[in-house]
Amino acid sequence: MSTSPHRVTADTLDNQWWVGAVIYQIYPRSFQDSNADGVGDIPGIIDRLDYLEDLGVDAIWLGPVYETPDADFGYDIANYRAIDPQFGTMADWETLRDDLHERDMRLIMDLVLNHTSDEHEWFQSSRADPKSPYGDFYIWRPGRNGGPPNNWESVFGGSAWTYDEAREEYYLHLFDQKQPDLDWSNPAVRQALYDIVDFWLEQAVDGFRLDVINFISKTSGLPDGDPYNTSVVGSEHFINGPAVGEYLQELCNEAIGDKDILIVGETPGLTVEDAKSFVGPGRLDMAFHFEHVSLDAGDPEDWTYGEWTLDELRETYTRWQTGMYPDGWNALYLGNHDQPRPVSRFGDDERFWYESATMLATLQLTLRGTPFAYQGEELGMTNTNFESPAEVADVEARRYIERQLAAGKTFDDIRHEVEFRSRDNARTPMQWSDELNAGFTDPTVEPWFPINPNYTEINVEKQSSDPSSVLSVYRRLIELRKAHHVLVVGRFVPMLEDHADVFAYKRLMEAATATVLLNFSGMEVSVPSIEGEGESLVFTNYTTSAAKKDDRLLLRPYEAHVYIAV
Ligand code: TEU
Repeated sequence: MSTSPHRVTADTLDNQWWVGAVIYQIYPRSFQDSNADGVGDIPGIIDRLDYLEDLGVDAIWLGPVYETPDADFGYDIANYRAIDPQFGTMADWETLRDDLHERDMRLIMDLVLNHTSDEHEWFQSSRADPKSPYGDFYIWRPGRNGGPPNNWESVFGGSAWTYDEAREEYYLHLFDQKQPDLDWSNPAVRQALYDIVDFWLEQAVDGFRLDVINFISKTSGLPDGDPYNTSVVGSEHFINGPAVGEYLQELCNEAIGDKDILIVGETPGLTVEDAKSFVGPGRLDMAFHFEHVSLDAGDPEDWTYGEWTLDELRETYTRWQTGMYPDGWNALYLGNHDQPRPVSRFGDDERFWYESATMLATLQLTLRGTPFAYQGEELGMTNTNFESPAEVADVEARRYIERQLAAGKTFDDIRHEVEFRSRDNARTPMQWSDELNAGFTDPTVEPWFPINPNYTEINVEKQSSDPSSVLSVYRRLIELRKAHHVLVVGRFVPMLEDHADVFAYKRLMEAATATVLLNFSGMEVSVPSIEGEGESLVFTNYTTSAAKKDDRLLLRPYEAHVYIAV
């Protein structure tokens, strides 16, 4: 195995461009529409590059813009080498890349290699003729006792198998039935995928975000899963499967070599132990684990959810921050296009919207790892409301509603769950201004998804001119991170671990030290002074100083402090 020189180890940390970077995630259909069809597009993104440069981000992760029938909004790819017309043309994409590069910004493409669309020509040919060159590209099996080949469930609910009339067999789909899984155990499949990686490397992309990349290896023989698995039934046979590490190494050797690009894996169900084998030399540079966003998750079929506690959140962050040190690196995120809006989930979007949005930004930008900011997070955008099932666009939420209605429930019975979990929350269009349609699309057209009604209050225009807005604070925190390398690479040490409301930690790098205090509650709480010698307060999300009482600091609701000594 050749080890790529750009992989992270304690010694090579400072040589990686992505170590000090902040990456901005764009969900293309909801960012900026340029041609008044109600759907965001690539020229729209180009129009907003000044905004991103001002924000201080170094790269964008562009959600899938390949040809797609949109069963899962681009995560079902019908042609990996073409741009879907709704987003523009290949020439538009090249302009985006060049404009980014001129600004010294990078472009990370989202690549879905676990599955394709059922409308991809490989699947069309595989379904029509098992003897075609693509006959074995997917996972086909005869049924069992008149039903599916095994008991595996799809991540989106229901069986992971669909019967195909043409081929007279079942095919596996760990997501929607329009997203058949590729058979990675077939070397021809792997080669075809590496060719795609190569195609995009030839186009000078700077990296890939690899969708559900730890789902690519399935236990051979496809045995039944434990029916009492509290996660998705069968997932012990397809998450972090036996050959994932081997496939990742092969992908890196065959397709990436020593090119200086970033590979970040999306890896649901990843533990720190797994990360140690998938992240590192010749594999992923970093991975998105799901542990902090699973703390409040309940049953995947019922979409029940519970309460997360600060103890659990602190424990999870501490485990990852210390577990990936020193030879490893974290991908940091609080939200993305699949998750509820962070301020509505980990903060208080009603009573302390501003305080909690800025406190969460402080967390996100003072940890060891590469922070990913999902569009709108820098404004404190919130979850939205749904009046009826007709307003729900996301495939996962629609499938959930179908199952619940079929079981006799009404929309009112499940509205709470839908409003919390639906991925649509993260996909409401970007709020640029208080004009009709929020500056996302022409005021005369209907956007593909309704704008969150709070756009008149929460929008870029309003926040840009206000030096204390969430947006200005976000920008300031990015600057702070860039000015103090200790915030990027320093060792993380948890502090005040028994505190009920405050998440506190230190960051240590040789002589440089930092202390971070984050009040996660809507109450005033007190903490002992723990800032180190020579450290001074360099950031707070309140405009007046915190009071002291008997040597203890009184932190107001969601108050955040950063102290640094250099
Ligand atoms: O997400 C993987 C994934 O596991 C999510 O489906 C997540 O668990 C769920 O949405 C939580 O509600 C990736 C993409 O990010 C997602 O948008 C795609 O739908 C999915 O893969 C399939 O490609």
